[in-house]
Amino acid sequence: QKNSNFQPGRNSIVQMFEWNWGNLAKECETFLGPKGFAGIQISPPNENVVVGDEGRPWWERYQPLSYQLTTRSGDEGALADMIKRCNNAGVRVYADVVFNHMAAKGGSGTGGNNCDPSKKSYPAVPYGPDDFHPDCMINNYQDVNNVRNCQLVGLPDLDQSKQYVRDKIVGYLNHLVDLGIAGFRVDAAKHMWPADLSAIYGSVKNLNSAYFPGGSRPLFYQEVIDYGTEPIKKGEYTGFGRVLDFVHGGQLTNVFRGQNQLKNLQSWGTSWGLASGSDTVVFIDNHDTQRDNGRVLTYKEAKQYKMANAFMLAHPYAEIPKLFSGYYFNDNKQGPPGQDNICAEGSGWVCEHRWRQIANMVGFRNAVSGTDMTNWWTDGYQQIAFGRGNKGFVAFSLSGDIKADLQTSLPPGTYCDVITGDISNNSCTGKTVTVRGDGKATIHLSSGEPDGILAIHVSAKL
Ligand code: ARE
Ligand code: CA
Repeated sequence: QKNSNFQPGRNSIVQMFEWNWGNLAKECETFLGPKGFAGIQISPPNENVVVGDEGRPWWERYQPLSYQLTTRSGDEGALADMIKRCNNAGVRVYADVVFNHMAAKGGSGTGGNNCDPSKKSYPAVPYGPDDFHPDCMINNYQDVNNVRNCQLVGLPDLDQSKQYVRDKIVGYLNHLVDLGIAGFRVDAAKHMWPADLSAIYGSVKNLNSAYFPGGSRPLFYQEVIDYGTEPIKKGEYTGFGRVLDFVHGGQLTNVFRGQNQLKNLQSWGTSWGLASGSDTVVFIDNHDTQRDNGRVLTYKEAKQYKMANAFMLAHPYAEIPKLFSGYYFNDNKQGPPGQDNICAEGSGWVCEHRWRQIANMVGFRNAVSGTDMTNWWTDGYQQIAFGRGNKGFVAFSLSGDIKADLQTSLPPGTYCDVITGDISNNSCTGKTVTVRGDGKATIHLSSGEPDGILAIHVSAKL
Protein backbone atom coordinates (compact mmCIF):
# COMPACT_ATOMS: atom_id res chain seq x y z
CA GLN A 1 0.00 0.00 0.00
CA LYS A 2 2.88 2.28 -0.88
CA ASN A 3 1.78 3.09 -4.39
CA SER A 4 1.01 6.80 -4.74
CA ASN A 5 -1.85 6.32 -7.22
CA PHE A 6 -0.75 9.53 -8.96
CA GLN A 7 -1.81 10.18 -12.49
CA PRO A 8 1.14 9.69 -14.89
CA GLY A 9 3.42 12.71 -15.21
CA ARG A 10 2.55 14.13 -11.77
CA ASN A 11 4.75 13.78 -8.70
CA SER A 12 4.04 16.08 -5.73
CA ILE A 13 1.48 16.29 -2.92
CA VAL A 14 0.58 19.53 -1.17
CA GLN A 15 -0.99 19.66 2.30
CA MET A 16 -3.84 22.18 2.02
CA PHE A 17 -4.16 22.92 5.72
CA GLU A 18 -7.72 23.90 6.76
CA TRP A 19 -8.89 24.73 3.22
CA ASN A 20 -12.61 24.18 2.81
CA TRP A 21 -13.90 21.74 0.20
CA GLY A 22 -15.48 24.36 -2.04
CA ASN A 23 -12.30 26.40 -2.34
CA LEU A 24 -10.23 23.24 -2.84
CA ALA A 25 -12.41 22.05 -5.71
CA LYS A 26 -11.85 25.37 -7.46
CA GLU A 27 -8.13 25.36 -6.69
CA CYS A 28 -7.77 21.89 -8.25
CA GLU A 29 -9.47 23.09 -11.41
CA THR A 30 -7.85 26.48 -11.79
CA PHE A 31 -4.37 26.09 -10.31
CA LEU A 32 -3.26 22.74 -8.89
CA GLY A 33 -4.32 20.63 -11.87
CA PRO A 34 -2.96 22.96 -14.56
CA LYS A 35 0.33 23.45 -12.66
CA GLY A 36 0.95 19.70 -12.48
CA PHE A 37 0.38 18.96 -8.79
CA ALA A 38 -0.29 15.25 -8.20
CA GLY A 39 -2.29 15.38 -4.99
CA ILE A 40 -3.62 17.26 -2.00
CA GLN A 41 -3.67 16.26 1.64
CA ILE A 42 -6.84 17.53 3.27
CA SER A 43 -7.56 18.30 6.92
CA PRO A 44 -9.44 15.55 8.78
CA PRO A 45 -12.84 15.27 7.04
CA ASN A 46 -14.75 13.61 9.91
CA GLU A 47 -16.78 15.25 12.66
CA ASN A 48 -14.72 16.77 15.48
CA VAL A 49 -15.61 18.33 18.80
CA VAL A 50 -16.23 22.10 18.71
CA VAL A 51 -13.64 23.77 20.97
CA GLY A 52 -15.59 26.97 21.41
CA ASP A 53 -14.03 28.09 24.69
CA GLU A 54 -10.61 28.35 23.05
CA GLY A 55 -11.78 30.12 19.91
CA ARG A 56 -11.97 27.19 17.48
CA PRO A 57 -8.24 26.35 17.34
CA TRP A 58 -6.98 24.38 14.32
CA TRP A 59 -6.31 21.42 16.62
CA GLU A 60 -9.98 20.76 17.36
CA ARG A 61 -9.89 18.73 14.14
CA TYR A 62 -7.64 16.18 15.85
CA GLN A 63 -10.40 15.41 18.38
CA PRO A 64 -12.79 13.06 16.53
CA LEU A 65 -16.35 12.80 17.73
CA SER A 66 -17.76 10.57 14.99
CA TYR A 67 -16.95 9.33 11.48
CA GLN A 68 -19.69 11.39 9.88
CA LEU A 69 -18.30 13.69 7.22
CA THR A 70 -19.26 17.16 8.42
CA THR A 71 -16.63 19.68 9.53
CA ARG A 72 -16.02 23.39 9.16
CA SER A 73 -14.51 22.50 5.75
CA GLY A 74 -17.93 21.37 4.54
CA ASP A 75 -20.41 18.51 4.61
CA GLU A 76 -20.34 15.15 2.86
CA GLY A 77 -21.88 16.54 -0.32
CA ALA A 78 -19.21 19.23 -0.59
CA LEU A 79 -16.46 16.71 0.17
CA ALA A 80 -17.74 14.28 -2.49
CA ASP A 81 -18.00 17.09 -5.05
CA MET A 82 -14.46 18.27 -4.29
CA ILE A 83 -12.96 14.78 -4.57
CA LYS A 84 -14.69 14.25 -7.89
CA ARG A 85 -13.62 17.60 -9.33
CA CYS A 86 -10.03 17.23 -8.11
CA ASN A 87 -9.77 13.73 -9.60
CA ASN A 88 -11.14 15.06 -12.87
CA ALA A 89 -8.49 17.81 -12.79
CA GLY A 90 -5.77 15.17 -12.38
CA VAL A 91 -5.27 15.83 -8.67
CA ARG A 92 -5.58 12.94 -6.18
CA VAL A 93 -6.98 13.48 -2.69
CA TYR A 94 -5.38 12.08 0.49
CA ALA A 95 -7.30 12.37 3.74
CA ASP A 96 -5.70 13.00 7.12
CA VAL A 97 -7.35 10.31 9.25
CA VAL A 98 -7.37 10.28 13.05
CA PHE A 99 -8.21 6.94 14.66
CA ASN A 100 -5.69 6.49 17.46
CA HIS A 101 -8.05 8.28 19.78
CA MET A 102 -11.32 10.18 20.23
CA ALA A 103 -12.06 13.66 21.56
CA ALA A 104 -10.88 14.60 25.05
CA LYS A 105 -13.20 17.59 25.23
CA GLY A 106 -16.88 16.93 25.76
CA GLY A 107 -19.85 18.57 24.13
CA SER A 108 -21.14 18.93 20.64
CA GLY A 109 -19.46 18.30 17.35
CA THR A 110 -19.29 19.90 13.92
CA GLY A 111 -21.99 17.51 12.70
CA GLY A 112 -24.40 18.19 15.57
CA ASN A 113 -23.68 15.00 17.54
CA ASN A 114 -22.47 14.85 21.15
CA CYS A 115 -19.89 13.02 23.24
CA ASP A 116 -19.01 12.54 26.88
CA PRO A 117 -15.34 11.59 27.19
CA SER A 118 -15.61 11.13 30.97
CA LYS A 119 -17.89 8.16 30.23
CA LYS A 120 -16.01 7.19 27.03
CA SER A 121 -19.29 7.74 25.27
CA TYR A 122 -19.35 8.62 21.55
CA PRO A 123 -22.87 7.57 20.52
CA ALA A 124 -22.62 8.69 16.90
CA VAL A 125 -20.03 5.97 16.12
CA PRO A 126 -20.98 4.35 18.56
CA TYR A 127 -17.99 3.78 20.87
CA GLY A 128 -18.26 3.02 24.58
CA PRO A 129 -15.92 2.22 27.49
CA ASP A 130 -15.03 -1.27 26.18
CA ASP A 131 -13.48 0.18 23.04
CA PHE A 132 -10.68 2.06 24.82
CA HIS A 133 -7.47 1.25 26.65
CA PRO A 134 -7.59 1.81 30.43
CA ASP A 135 -6.76 5.41 31.41
CA CYS A 136 -3.08 6.33 31.62
CA MET A 137 -1.09 9.26 30.22
CA ILE A 138 1.76 9.10 27.73
CA ASN A 139 4.70 10.34 29.77
CA ASN A 140 7.62 8.20 28.66
CA TYR A 141 8.56 7.95 24.99
CA GLN A 142 11.22 5.37 25.90
CA ASP A 143 8.45 2.94 26.89
CA VAL A 144 6.75 1.37 23.87
CA ASN A 145 3.69 0.20 25.82
CA ASN A 146 3.20 3.62 27.34
CA VAL A 147 3.38 5.30 23.92
CA ARG A 148 0.91 2.91 22.29
CA ASN A 149 -1.57 2.08 25.04
CA CYS A 150 -1.86 5.36 26.92
CA GLN A 151 -3.41 8.72 26.08
CA LEU A 152 -1.67 11.19 23.81
CA VAL A 153 -2.16 14.61 25.49
CA GLY A 154 -5.18 13.17 27.33
CA LEU A 155 -7.07 11.92 24.25
CA PRO A 156 -9.05 8.73 25.05
CA ASP A 157 -7.04 5.92 23.44
CA LEU A 158 -8.88 3.47 21.20
CA ASP A 159 -7.92 -0.21 21.35
CA GLN A 160 -7.32 -1.18 17.71
CA SER A 161 -6.77 -4.83 18.64
CA LYS A 162 -10.55 -5.16 19.10
CA GLN A 163 -12.43 -6.37 16.04
CA TYR A 164 -15.31 -3.99 16.68
CA VAL A 165 -12.96 -0.97 16.73
CA ARG A 166 -11.20 -2.19 13.59
CA ASP A 167 -14.54 -2.58 11.84
CA LYS A 168 -15.56 0.98 12.68
CA ILE A 169 -12.24 2.36 11.43
CA VAL A 170 -12.33 0.30 8.24
CA GLY A 171 -15.92 1.40 7.67
CA TYR A 172 -14.81 5.03 7.88
CA LEU A 173 -11.88 4.51 5.49
CA ASN A 174 -14.07 2.55 3.06
CA HIS A 175 -16.56 5.40 3.03
CA LEU A 176 -13.79 7.75 1.91
CA VAL A 177 -12.60 5.22 -0.69
CA ASP A 178 -16.13 5.12 -2.11
CA LEU A 179 -15.98 8.89 -2.55
CA GLY A 180 -12.80 8.58 -4.63
CA ILE A 181 -9.98 9.17 -2.13
CA ALA A 182 -6.52 7.89 -3.25
CA GLY A 183 -5.01 7.27 0.17
CA PHE A 184 -4.53 8.33 3.77
CA ARG A 185 -2.17 10.24 6.03
CA VAL A 186 -2.47 8.25 9.26
CA ASP A 187 -2.30 10.54 12.28
CA ALA A 188 -0.36 9.36 15.34
CA ALA A 189 0.53 6.00 13.74
CA LYS A 190 3.42 5.69 16.18
CA HIS A 191 0.82 5.42 18.95
CA MET A 192 -0.75 2.33 17.42
CA TRP A 193 0.63 -1.22 17.15
CA PRO A 194 2.04 -2.09 13.72
CA ALA A 195 0.16 -5.41 13.65
CA ASP A 196 -3.16 -3.62 14.23
CA LEU A 197 -2.44 -1.10 11.49
CA SER A 198 -1.40 -3.82 9.08
CA ALA A 199 -4.69 -5.63 9.69
CA ILE A 200 -6.73 -2.45 9.29
CA TYR A 201 -5.02 -1.36 6.05
CA GLY A 202 -5.36 -4.88 4.64
CA SER A 203 -9.13 -4.78 5.20
CA VAL A 204 -9.75 -1.51 3.37
CA LYS A 205 -11.33 -1.99 -0.04
CA ASN A 206 -9.72 -1.30 -3.40
CA LEU A 207 -9.93 2.22 -4.77
CA ASN A 208 -13.00 3.41 -6.62
CA SER A 209 -12.83 2.10 -10.17
CA ALA A 210 -14.50 5.24 -11.52
CA TYR A 211 -11.12 6.94 -11.07
CA PHE A 212 -8.48 4.23 -10.58
CA PRO A 213 -7.40 1.04 -12.40
CA GLY A 214 -9.04 -2.12 -11.05
CA GLY A 215 -7.28 -3.59 -8.01
CA SER A 216 -5.62 -0.31 -6.96
CA ARG A 217 -4.79 -0.14 -3.24
CA PRO A 218 -5.01 3.05 -1.19
CA LEU A 219 -1.72 4.72 -0.25
CA PHE A 220 -1.07 4.79 3.51
CA TYR A 221 1.55 7.26 4.75
CA GLN A 222 1.98 7.29 8.45
CA GLU A 223 2.98 9.87 11.00
CA VAL A 224 5.78 8.11 12.88
CA ILE A 225 8.01 10.78 14.39
CA ASP A 226 11.42 9.14 14.66
CA TYR A 227 14.45 11.35 15.21
CA GLY A 228 16.50 8.30 16.17
CA THR A 229 16.29 8.77 19.94
CA GLU A 230 13.35 6.53 20.87
CA PRO A 231 12.72 2.76 20.70
CA ILE A 232 9.86 3.09 18.18
CA LYS A 233 11.39 3.13 14.69
CA LYS A 234 9.92 4.15 11.36
CA GLY A 235 11.15 0.81 9.98
CA GLU A 236 8.47 -0.99 12.02
CA TYR A 237 5.85 0.64 9.80
CA THR A 238 7.34 0.33 6.31
CA GLY A 239 6.28 -3.25 5.70
CA PHE A 240 2.71 -2.16 4.96
CA GLY A 241 2.85 1.55 4.15
CA ARG A 242 5.05 4.62 3.89
CA VAL A 243 6.20 6.84 6.74
CA LEU A 244 6.50 10.60 6.92
CA ASP A 245 10.20 11.25 7.46
CA PHE A 246 10.72 13.98 10.07
CA VAL A 247 14.51 13.91 9.76
CA HIS A 248 14.25 15.22 6.20
CA GLY A 249 12.95 18.71 6.97
CA GLY A 250 15.33 19.12 9.89
CA GLN A 251 18.40 18.27 7.83
CA LEU A 252 17.49 20.58 4.95
CA THR A 253 16.63 23.32 7.44
CA ASN A 254 20.16 23.07 8.87
CA VAL A 255 21.68 23.24 5.40
CA PHE A 256 19.68 26.20 4.12
CA ARG A 257 20.09 28.10 7.37
CA GLY A 258 23.82 27.85 6.74
CA GLN A 259 24.59 25.43 9.58
CA ASN A 260 25.85 22.80 7.14
CA GLN A 261 27.39 23.51 3.78
CA LEU A 262 25.54 23.11 0.50
CA LYS A 263 28.47 21.17 -0.97
CA ASN A 264 27.68 18.34 1.49
CA LEU A 265 24.37 17.75 -0.28
CA GLN A 266 26.29 15.71 -2.85
CA SER A 267 25.59 12.69 -0.64
CA TRP A 268 21.94 13.61 0.08
CA GLY A 269 19.96 10.44 0.88
CA THR A 270 19.95 7.61 3.39
CA SER A 271 23.40 8.46 4.78
CA TRP A 272 21.75 11.54 6.32
CA GLY A 273 19.54 9.38 8.56
CA LEU A 274 16.69 9.23 6.08
CA ALA A 275 14.72 6.09 5.30
CA SER A 276 14.76 4.76 1.76
CA GLY A 277 13.06 7.12 -0.68
CA SER A 278 10.67 4.32 -1.66
CA ASP A 279 9.42 3.98 1.94
CA THR A 280 8.71 7.61 2.73
CA VAL A 281 6.85 10.80 2.06
CA VAL A 282 9.20 13.74 2.65
CA PHE A 283 8.51 17.38 3.50
CA ILE A 284 10.08 20.53 4.88
CA ASP A 285 7.29 21.63 7.26
CA ASN A 286 3.84 20.48 8.32
CA HIS A 287 1.10 21.95 10.51
CA ASP A 288 2.84 20.81 13.72
CA THR A 289 6.47 21.52 12.90
CA GLN A 290 5.71 24.97 11.52
CA ARG A 291 4.48 25.83 15.04
CA ASP A 292 7.47 24.28 16.78
CA ASN A 293 9.55 27.36 17.67
CA GLY A 294 11.56 27.59 14.49
CA ARG A 295 12.50 23.92 14.43
CA VAL A 296 12.17 23.91 10.64
CA LEU A 297 11.99 26.46 7.85
CA THR A 298 8.55 27.90 7.12
CA TYR A 299 7.05 30.77 5.13
CA LYS A 300 8.49 33.02 7.87
CA GLU A 301 11.98 32.54 6.39
CA ALA A 302 10.76 32.75 2.83
CA LYS A 303 14.02 32.73 0.86
CA GLN A 304 15.55 29.74 2.64
CA TYR A 305 12.17 27.99 2.67
CA LYS A 306 11.87 28.28 -1.10
CA MET A 307 15.42 27.00 -1.50
CA ALA A 308 14.81 23.97 0.73
CA ASN A 309 11.56 23.09 -1.05
CA ALA A 310 13.19 23.62 -4.45
CA PHE A 311 16.03 21.29 -3.48
CA MET A 312 13.55 18.65 -2.29
CA LEU A 313 11.68 18.90 -5.60
CA ALA A 314 14.81 18.96 -7.76
CA HIS A 315 16.55 16.01 -6.13
CA PRO A 316 15.78 12.40 -7.18
CA TYR A 317 16.24 10.81 -3.71
CA ALA A 318 12.63 10.65 -2.49
CA GLU A 319 9.74 9.35 -4.57
CA ILE A 320 7.03 11.44 -2.94
CA PRO A 321 7.61 15.04 -1.83
CA LYS A 322 4.92 16.87 0.13
CA LEU A 323 4.57 20.65 0.19
CA PHE A 324 2.64 22.68 2.74
CA SER A 325 0.15 25.51 2.27
CA GLY A 326 -1.52 27.28 5.17
CA TYR A 327 -2.18 30.63 6.83
CA TYR A 328 -0.27 33.37 8.65
CA PHE A 329 -0.18 33.00 12.45
CA ASN A 330 1.54 34.34 15.51
CA ASP A 331 -0.47 32.51 18.14
CA ASN A 332 0.17 28.76 17.84
CA LYS A 333 -3.42 27.71 18.41
CA GLN A 334 -5.04 30.32 16.11
CA GLY A 335 -7.62 28.77 13.80
CA PRO A 336 -7.98 29.47 10.09
CA PRO A 337 -9.00 32.89 8.71
CA GLY A 338 -12.21 33.35 6.73
CA GLN A 339 -12.32 31.53 3.41
CA ASP A 340 -13.69 34.28 1.18
CA ASN A 341 -11.16 35.52 -1.37
CA ILE A 342 -8.71 32.89 -0.23
CA CYS A 343 -5.13 33.70 -1.35
CA ALA A 344 -5.97 37.35 -2.00
CA GLU A 345 -3.71 39.95 -0.38
CA GLY A 346 -4.89 40.48 3.18
CA SER A 347 -6.93 37.25 3.26
CA GLY A 348 -4.70 35.81 5.96
CA TRP A 349 -3.77 32.79 3.79
CA VAL A 350 -0.13 32.34 2.82
CA CYS A 351 -0.82 30.08 -0.18
CA GLU A 352 2.77 28.86 -0.37
CA HIS A 353 1.73 26.50 -3.17
CA ARG A 354 1.01 29.45 -5.43
CA TRP A 355 4.43 31.02 -5.00
CA ARG A 356 5.94 30.93 -8.47
CA GLN A 357 9.20 29.41 -7.24
CA ILE A 358 7.38 26.51 -5.58
CA ALA A 359 4.69 25.85 -8.18
CA ASN A 360 7.24 25.99 -11.00
CA MET A 361 9.52 23.52 -9.23
CA VAL A 362 6.54 21.13 -9.12
CA GLY A 363 6.62 21.50 -12.92
CA PHE A 364 10.39 20.98 -12.94
CA ARG A 365 9.99 17.70 -11.06
CA ASN A 366 7.40 16.51 -13.58
CA ALA A 367 9.65 17.47 -16.49
CA VAL A 368 12.71 15.60 -15.15
CA SER A 369 10.85 12.55 -13.83
CA GLY A 370 12.73 9.29 -14.34
CA THR A 371 16.19 10.84 -14.74
CA ASP A 372 19.19 10.52 -12.43
CA MET A 373 21.29 13.27 -10.97
CA THR A 374 24.05 14.30 -13.39
CA ASN A 375 26.79 16.91 -13.78
CA TRP A 376 27.18 17.69 -10.07
CA TRP A 377 29.12 20.93 -9.49
CA THR A 378 30.10 22.89 -6.39
CA ASP A 379 32.36 25.82 -5.60
CA GLY A 380 33.40 23.82 -2.54
CA TYR A 381 31.29 25.85 -0.12
CA GLN A 382 27.81 27.28 -0.39
CA GLN A 383 27.13 26.93 -4.12
CA ILE A 384 25.94 23.83 -5.95
CA ALA A 385 24.43 22.89 -9.28
CA PHE A 386 23.31 19.63 -10.83
CA GLY A 387 21.41 18.28 -13.77
CA ARG A 388 18.64 15.76 -14.11
CA GLY A 389 19.77 13.84 -17.15
CA ASN A 390 18.93 15.60 -20.39
CA LYS A 391 15.77 17.15 -18.91
CA GLY A 392 16.73 19.81 -16.40
CA PHE A 393 19.42 21.74 -14.56
CA VAL A 394 19.34 23.61 -11.27
CA ALA A 395 21.72 25.83 -9.27
CA PHE A 396 21.66 27.09 -5.66
CA SER A 397 23.74 29.73 -3.93
CA LEU A 398 23.59 30.55 -0.25
CA SER A 399 26.56 32.86 -0.40
CA GLY A 400 28.47 34.62 -3.16
CA ASP A 401 27.70 34.88 -6.87
CA ILE A 402 27.75 32.00 -9.30
CA LYS A 403 29.19 33.15 -12.59
CA ALA A 404 30.48 30.04 -14.31
CA ASP A 405 30.37 27.97 -17.46
CA LEU A 406 28.81 24.74 -16.24
CA GLN A 407 28.37 21.46 -18.05
CA THR A 408 24.78 20.34 -18.52
CA SER A 409 23.35 17.37 -20.41
CA LEU A 410 20.58 19.47 -21.94
CA PRO A 411 19.91 19.85 -25.64
CA PRO A 412 21.18 23.18 -26.97
CA GLY A 413 18.78 26.10 -26.94
CA THR A 414 17.41 28.93 -24.85
CA TYR A 415 15.66 28.08 -21.59
CA CYS A 416 13.49 30.15 -19.28
CA ASP A 417 14.58 30.22 -15.62
CA VAL A 418 11.35 29.14 -13.93
CA ILE A 419 12.41 30.68 -10.61
CA THR A 420 12.49 34.27 -11.86
CA GLY A 421 9.80 33.95 -14.52
CA ASP A 422 7.41 32.05 -16.72
CA ILE A 423 7.01 31.57 -20.42
CA SER A 424 4.33 33.87 -21.72
CA ASN A 425 3.62 34.64 -25.40
CA ASN A 426 6.73 32.70 -26.41
CA SER A 427 9.03 34.77 -24.28
CA CYS A 428 10.39 34.42 -20.78
CA THR A 429 9.37 36.94 -18.14
CA GLY A 430 12.50 36.13 -16.10
CA LYS A 431 16.13 35.28 -16.79
CA THR A 432 17.07 33.10 -19.74
CA VAL A 433 19.90 30.59 -20.00
CA THR A 434 21.53 29.51 -23.26
CA VAL A 435 22.80 25.96 -23.54
CA ARG A 436 25.44 25.75 -26.24
CA GLY A 437 26.17 22.91 -28.67
CA ASP A 438 28.58 21.23 -26.24
CA GLY A 439 25.98 21.29 -23.44
CA LYS A 440 27.74 24.05 -21.53
CA ALA A 441 25.83 27.03 -20.22
CA THR A 442 26.89 30.24 -18.55
CA ILE A 443 25.05 30.27 -15.22
CA HIS A 444 24.57 33.59 -13.41
CA LEU A 445 23.08 33.55 -9.94
CA SER A 446 23.82 36.46 -7.67
CA SER A 447 23.50 36.25 -3.90
CA GLY A 448 21.69 39.59 -4.10
CA GLU A 449 18.76 38.00 -5.94
CA PRO A 450 15.58 37.35 -3.99
CA ASP A 451 15.68 33.56 -4.34
CA GLY A 452 19.14 31.96 -4.55
CA ILE A 453 17.90 29.38 -7.07
CA LEU A 454 18.05 28.98 -10.85
CA ALA A 455 16.14 26.19 -12.60
CA ILE A 456 15.71 25.30 -16.25
CA HIS A 457 14.05 22.33 -17.90
CA VAL A 458 12.91 21.04 -21.25
CA SER A 459 9.24 21.90 -20.74
CA ALA A 460 10.19 25.59 -20.38
CA LYS A 461 12.41 25.92 -23.46
CA LEU A 462 11.93 28.85 -25.80
C1 ARE B 1 -5.03 19.72 22.50
C2 ARE B 1 -4.39 20.65 23.52
C3 ARE B 1 -3.86 19.86 24.69
C4 ARE B 1 -4.97 19.01 25.30
C5 ARE B 1 -5.55 18.13 24.21
C6 ARE B 1 -6.73 17.32 24.70
O1 ARE B 1 -3.34 21.37 22.89
O2 ARE B 1 -3.37 20.77 25.67
O3 ARE B 1 -4.43 18.20 26.33
O4 ARE B 1 -6.00 18.92 23.13
O5 ARE B 1 -7.83 18.15 24.98
C7 ARE B 1 -3.00 18.35 17.84
C8 ARE B 1 -2.28 19.40 18.66
C9 ARE B 1 -2.44 19.15 20.15
C10 ARE B 1 -3.91 19.03 20.49
C11 ARE B 1 -4.43 17.83 19.71
C12 ARE B 1 -5.89 17.53 19.97
O6 ARE B 1 -0.90 19.38 18.32
O7 ARE B 1 -1.89 20.27 20.86
O8 ARE B 1 -4.05 18.84 21.89
O9 ARE B 1 -4.32 18.13 18.30
O10 ARE B 1 -6.69 18.62 19.73
C13 ARE B 1 3.49 13.61 19.40
C14 ARE B 1 2.81 12.50 18.58
C15 ARE B 1 2.31 12.98 17.24
C16 ARE B 1 1.49 14.26 17.35
C17 ARE B 1 2.35 15.28 18.07
C18 ARE B 1 1.62 16.62 18.22
O11 ARE B 1 3.71 11.40 18.42
O12 ARE B 1 1.49 11.94 16.69
O13 ARE B 1 2.71 14.78 19.37
N1 ARE B 1 1.04 14.74 16.03
C19 ARE B 1 -0.33 14.45 15.52
C20 ARE B 1 -0.93 15.62 14.76
C21 ARE B 1 -1.23 16.76 15.72
C22 ARE B 1 -2.33 16.32 16.68
C23 ARE B 1 -2.23 14.92 17.07
C24 ARE B 1 -1.29 14.04 16.56
C25 ARE B 1 -3.31 14.36 17.88
O14 ARE B 1 -0.11 15.98 13.69
O15 ARE B 1 -1.59 17.94 15.04
O16 ARE B 1 -2.28 17.12 17.88
O17 ARE B 1 -4.31 13.92 16.96
C26 ARE B 1 8.69 14.08 20.37
C27 ARE B 1 8.10 12.70 20.07
C28 ARE B 1 6.87 12.81 19.17
C29 ARE B 1 5.88 13.78 19.76
C30 ARE B 1 6.56 15.15 19.93
C31 ARE B 1 5.62 16.17 20.51
O18 ARE B 1 9.31 14.58 19.18
O19 ARE B 1 9.06 11.90 19.42
O20 ARE B 1 6.28 11.53 19.04
O21 ARE B 1 4.76 13.90 18.85
O22 ARE B 1 7.69 15.00 20.80
O23 ARE B 1 5.20 15.76 21.78
CA1 CA C 1 -2.83 4.30 21.08
